[in-house]
Amino acid sequence: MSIVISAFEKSPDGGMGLARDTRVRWALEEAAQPYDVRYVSFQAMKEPEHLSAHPFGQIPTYEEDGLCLFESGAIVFHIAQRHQGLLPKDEKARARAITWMFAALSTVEPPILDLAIAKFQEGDKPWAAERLPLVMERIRAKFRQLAARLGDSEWLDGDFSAGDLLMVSVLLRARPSGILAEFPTLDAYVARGEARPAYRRAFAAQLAVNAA
Ligand code: GTB
Repeated sequence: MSIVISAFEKSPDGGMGLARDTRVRWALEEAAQPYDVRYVSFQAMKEPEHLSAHPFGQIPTYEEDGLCLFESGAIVFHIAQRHQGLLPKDEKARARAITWMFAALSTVEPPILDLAIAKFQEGDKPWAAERLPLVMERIRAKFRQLAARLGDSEWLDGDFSAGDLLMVSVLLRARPSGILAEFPTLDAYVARGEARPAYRRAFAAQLAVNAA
């Protein structure tokens, strides 16, 4: 049964690969699983057909053989559990890799999302200029700690895993702000992720539909 994911009909990032279908595409490429894409407009996302797949009217979703999933982290986890290459076989190493998946999504991503909200949704508020440096500093605090843990290692815990896939995907969203470049070891870590053939295929696939 074929896998169908959903993605923006046209991503607002114009093909930078920052929308969350890219991380799902990447996981599917790492797992060597073919997939199709159902492209949805912003309007269609809020209509009953898409809402039956995604209760919050967002992308990405994942459909296969009567199973319908939403939440990029849950989708990547599902792919990683079912196919080789994204989670270690050793039980303890696997638990640590899963821990990094959660760390990416629930510790590192939230302050990065706050920055997008501060800039694009609250940028016109009278207090926006005062809040922005605080939001940026909260990202730097997390990046300092992450960089300290990563050190000079290639990946977060041994071989590349779904934990790295999600962490790199999350860090990429901080690149346009310039904060990622302030942390050369994290910048290099992200570049290693981007250099993986599976990432390059995923990036190219989304670029093909999103390039302006
Ligand atoms: N927690 C969910 C997950 O991880 O899957 C969040 C899903 C989500 O935020 N989806 C966004 C969406 O559907 C797209 S990825 N938004 C439409 C809506 O809510 O109506 C977020 C995103 C959007 C745009 C850019 N960009 O332009 O750079 C980057 C990321």
